[in-house]
Amino acid sequence: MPDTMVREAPRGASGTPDVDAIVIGAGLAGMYQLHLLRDRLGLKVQVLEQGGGVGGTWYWNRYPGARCDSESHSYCFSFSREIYTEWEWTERYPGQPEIMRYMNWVADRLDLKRDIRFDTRVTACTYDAAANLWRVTTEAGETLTATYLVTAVGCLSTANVPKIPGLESFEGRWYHTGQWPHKGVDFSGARVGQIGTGSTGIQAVPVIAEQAKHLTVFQRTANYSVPARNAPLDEPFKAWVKQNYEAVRETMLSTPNGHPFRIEDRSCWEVTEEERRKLYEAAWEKGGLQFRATFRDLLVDRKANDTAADFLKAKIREIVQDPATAARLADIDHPYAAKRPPIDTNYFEAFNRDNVSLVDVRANPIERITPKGIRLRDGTEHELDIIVFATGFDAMTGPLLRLNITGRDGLTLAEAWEAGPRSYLGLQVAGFPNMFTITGPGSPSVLCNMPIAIEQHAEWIADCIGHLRRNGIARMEPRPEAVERWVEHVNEAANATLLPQAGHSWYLGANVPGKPRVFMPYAGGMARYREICADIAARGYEGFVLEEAAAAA
Ligand code: NA7
Repeated sequence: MPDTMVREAPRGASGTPDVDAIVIGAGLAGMYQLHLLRDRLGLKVQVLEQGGGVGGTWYWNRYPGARCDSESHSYCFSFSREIYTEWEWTERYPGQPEIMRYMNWVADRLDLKRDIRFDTRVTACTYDAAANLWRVTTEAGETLTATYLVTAVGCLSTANVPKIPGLESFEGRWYHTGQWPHKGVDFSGARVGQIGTGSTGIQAVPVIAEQAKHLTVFQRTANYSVPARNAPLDEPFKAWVKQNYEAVRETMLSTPNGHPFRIEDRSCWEVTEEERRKLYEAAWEKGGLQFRATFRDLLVDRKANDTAADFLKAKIREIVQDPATAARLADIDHPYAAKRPPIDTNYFEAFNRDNVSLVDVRANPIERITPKGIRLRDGTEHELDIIVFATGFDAMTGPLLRLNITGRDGLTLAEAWEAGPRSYLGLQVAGFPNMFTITGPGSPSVLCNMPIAIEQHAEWIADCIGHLRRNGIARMEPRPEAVERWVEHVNEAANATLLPQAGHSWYLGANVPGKPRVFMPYAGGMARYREICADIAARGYEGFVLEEAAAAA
């Protein structure tokens, strides 16, 4: 039932917006935000989505092997018991096509699509202080106005295609994994080169290798990976999930990473070396991101981390038969899980195939792309028919900055974030009234199982907008000193872990040349963050300036 008490928006001045809220993006975040604002608060909401359908990151990431690293029973909405238990996943980790089926099913189940405009790219968002509303312009030249602007653009939606000289001269075909053609790519008989060995590259290699004539993997930074042990879900597990909805949700809500498992409450030093090896072995057999939960100190104590790192490097040398290839793959320069840890299905095994080779482009960097392929600094040229860029994203800030957002007094988001993102709780930016950023920089976001982070933000925002409307508050934005304190806290939280020690991670923006190096996600844990946000709301939105309608007029 809509809460009719909140239907009337207090207006700052003469402006009568087209809708109450514009939500940009129709991934999990935009879908849930639409549901809450429209169906709970009774607001008029317009979602604008660049893609031709719902799905967000999954709409674009259709590369071979695309699969979620969160387990299926946790990679979904859990706010509603009905929705949670009506859907049945088929595999331990959901593949991209199944996630798309799920998201379309939810969109239909909640009747969301009628308020989503697809194929609509937002080109600018400008705050009009006199009218106290946001003007959002689309690529088609339309302008739509709203009191509230909610960005639901995801953290990993701006593809990073490195500027390697000569790409335009390449006579073959090239693709970025995050902008994969909907009709797929036929690799049969092709000589394929793949640049990048992050989570995406590690998923793609074994699948491409099965089809291609030859696959050359260009590795800049060697990476850890733990087997996913993906498999079809059996009936007893499916039944268990449905029966244990509350318990599963409770675990996800009370753990630092929002996953349906707990971090073991034991130090790596509490057990003997032999016990430790057995525990790692068991975690390796179980597979998945849970490996990093084997001991509580793996992400805070470098020596403890080394024990996991050494175990995983030994596994690489065990699996990969060619010692030189094994050595290059195991030559990993950062602590385990300091970069987002990939999980895989036969990644290292793929290097035992005759048609797969590894090229170390840290020692011998890519110099240019030629009409025929990729040339390295030492002059070696690899002839290729297809180049796959598994080179990641301009993460977290990229999707927001490309919206060309201008706030109060002509301040652009690009200017406000020139030295890196500065936000209060990752939810609001000073100088950008009534704008909310779902899973924005400064919130747990990518360090958390995303649906859990998304639900918490969408709910907090809906509660907040309800509060503003009930209390005649026309304008809300954070106080600069609150932003200052939060940014400091985000830094402290990161520095209390080993995460900043992976100097080239996308968490730090280091994968995009010229991007300021700031540790972007909040590493203090999702459960703690949830409490902080709830507490701030309970104290009348402490740290925010709330302007009543008369004052804003
Ligand atoms: P990532 O994790 O950013 O990985 C990108 C990979 O591409 C990584 O190995 C990079 O090496 C490599 N890369 C990027 N630019 C270049 C150039 N110019 N030359 C050579 N190699 C390059 O992106 P993913 O898509 O794999 O994963 C992103 C997230 O999606 C993932 O963490 C999950 O959360 C889901 P580098 O390490 O920078 O040396």
